[in-house]
Amino acid sequence: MKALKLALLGSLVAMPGAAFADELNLICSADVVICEKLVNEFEASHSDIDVNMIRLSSGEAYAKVRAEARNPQTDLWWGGTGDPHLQAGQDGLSAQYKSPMLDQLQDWAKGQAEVSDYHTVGVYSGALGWGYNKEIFEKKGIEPPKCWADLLDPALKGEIQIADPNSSGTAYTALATLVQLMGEDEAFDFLKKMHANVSQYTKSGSAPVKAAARGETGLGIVFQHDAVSQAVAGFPVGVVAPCEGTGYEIGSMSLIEGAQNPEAAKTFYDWVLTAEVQSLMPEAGSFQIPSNANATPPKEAPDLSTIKLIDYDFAEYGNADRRKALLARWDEEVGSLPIQ
Ligand code: S7P
Repeated sequence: MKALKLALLGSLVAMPGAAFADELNLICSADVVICEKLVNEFEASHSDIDVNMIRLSSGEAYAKVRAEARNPQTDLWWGGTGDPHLQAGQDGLSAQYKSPMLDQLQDWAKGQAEVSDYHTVGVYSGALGWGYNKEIFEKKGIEPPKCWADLLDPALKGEIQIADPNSSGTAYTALATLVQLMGEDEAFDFLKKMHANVSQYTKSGSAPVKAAARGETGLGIVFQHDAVSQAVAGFPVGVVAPCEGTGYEIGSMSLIEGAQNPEAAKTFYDWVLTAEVQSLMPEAGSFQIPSNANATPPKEAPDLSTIKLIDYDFAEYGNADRRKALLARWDEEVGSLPIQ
């Protein structure tokens, strides 16, 4: 596809008055398989726009957009947890945009747009939990944990992986969830105790359950839909919604302030909010709840109505100062501890 477009571009150069293909520089913060599928589908239906996509975890994407503030190289940021998108909006890194598709979206997705004064919008949703390797737990004769409190069981020493909340939106959602469930001091106390059972803080949010699926660790704290993906792919993974309650994400999308290709970015923005495109996600092993009310939710998606969800405060935990302070405290009190 790219080669054909380059060849066409080459011939256009020779034609006076011919239009050049537009470019779109996209950061994608969900799983790389859905990122690539979206790019391929978009290029197939928009032959006049070439997409340059990079996949970055949510916190890394925020850091890139921030670093480029004076000279934006990114046009659009799709996917990844909502908190860093909200922070980017507050920091003036993303542009206001009211898509004509807004009317078709679920209330929670419109709410994300309203709370950010239209600097971001919800593209999907999913609840936090964990996935565990059934064979490892069976072999070790350990009961799979059902509650956050069970993750402190010394029998789980070295069996837990979770990402680093600085790079990963999933892990930041876990941190903010525990703070909302327990209170801040108690949540840090919990995380320090759980550290005794953690073998690795990964960069990407879904890496822990991919490791669990392959028998490299017992359990990964991830979004439940990422655990479902591994089970659907045939790995012996069980999915848990923690008994005390859990947080959830509103995966988001933001148009970058000062983008060099704002029209191409808006074209992708409106396209990716359609029911037709959102209904394609399960084909790429992505089982989030789509934000377009007319899209077909994946039958494999964890049913949010049966999960005890907390009333996640997106305005507070997406607030730039709150997020910075929580990450700094995590670095000081948890990230600095030696892995045992
Ligand atoms: O895999 C899909 C997904 O869980 O990935 C996003 C995730 O936050 C990006 O990875 P990081 O945790 O590394 O930032 C979620 O938005 C999405 O549902």
